[in-house]
Amino acid sequence: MSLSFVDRSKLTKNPIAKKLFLLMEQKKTNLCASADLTKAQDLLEFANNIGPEICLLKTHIDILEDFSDEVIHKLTTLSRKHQFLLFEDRKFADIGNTARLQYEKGIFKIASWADIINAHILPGKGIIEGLLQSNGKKEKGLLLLAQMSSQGNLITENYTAKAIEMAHAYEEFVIGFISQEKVSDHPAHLHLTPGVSLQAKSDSLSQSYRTIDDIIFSSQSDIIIVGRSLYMDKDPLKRAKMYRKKGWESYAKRISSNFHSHS
Ligand code: 5BU
Repeated sequence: MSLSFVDRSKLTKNPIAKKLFLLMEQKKTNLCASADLTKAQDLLEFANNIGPEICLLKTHIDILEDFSDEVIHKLTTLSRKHQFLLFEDRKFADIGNTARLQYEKGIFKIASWADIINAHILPGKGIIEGLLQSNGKKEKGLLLLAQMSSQGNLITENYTAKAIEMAHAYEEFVIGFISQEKVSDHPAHLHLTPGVSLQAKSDSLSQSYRTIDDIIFSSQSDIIIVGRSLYMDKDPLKRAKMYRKKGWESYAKRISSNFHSHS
């Protein structure tokens, strides 16, 4: 059964997931912008420009060539101004203790500002424990990598099933998955899908792209993650409005077709 975001906000035990479900409904957007820009000024301008259109801003903070604490201060200010959450796509992948240090320490201090982070489950449950025990923001949500968009990736069905098991075991911390389709039937679990483009089918480094309707309607994912199709466009705001509209229409179609099929 496919419930609305508002219905699902009542079923999660995690405050960040609840916030995200509600702000998606309020802003009517399930668009996550992937801001893979390497200059602070470009990142901040992009975030300010498209902020009203998105529910999440996804960063790779370690690709900035001119990182400073000021960037984080400005990003968090923008997130409040435009009402979006911050997702640092760090893809932790080490033993619990190291992942914890990478999350909490160093120059980026991710734990102090990111609402959402993600991790590979390859090391086992210790990585989740390490991230959970870290000091930093009290409200935080973890996404597990259950599937990837790149051609030839090594994730198997069994691996995906393990990710779902782990999400259930840590239901107060794990808010969902990075995946190519809905993989969990638990309505509290969010599904976020990268590899989205209305034009390109692939890039030269094995990224593969699918359309919004395929992802949100047919594959029943919740949130589209869009990078180059937005920030490389000559008019990112116009582009973001279009992706947002299409993403929301596919979600609305899914909810209403579900309603009709069950009524
Ligand atoms: P693109 O420019 O829309 O291709 O960027 C996609 C973003 O999503 C980029 O930041 C990747 O690191 C991220 N990503 C992905 O593309 N595929 C995956 O399976 C995962 C993350 Br997990």
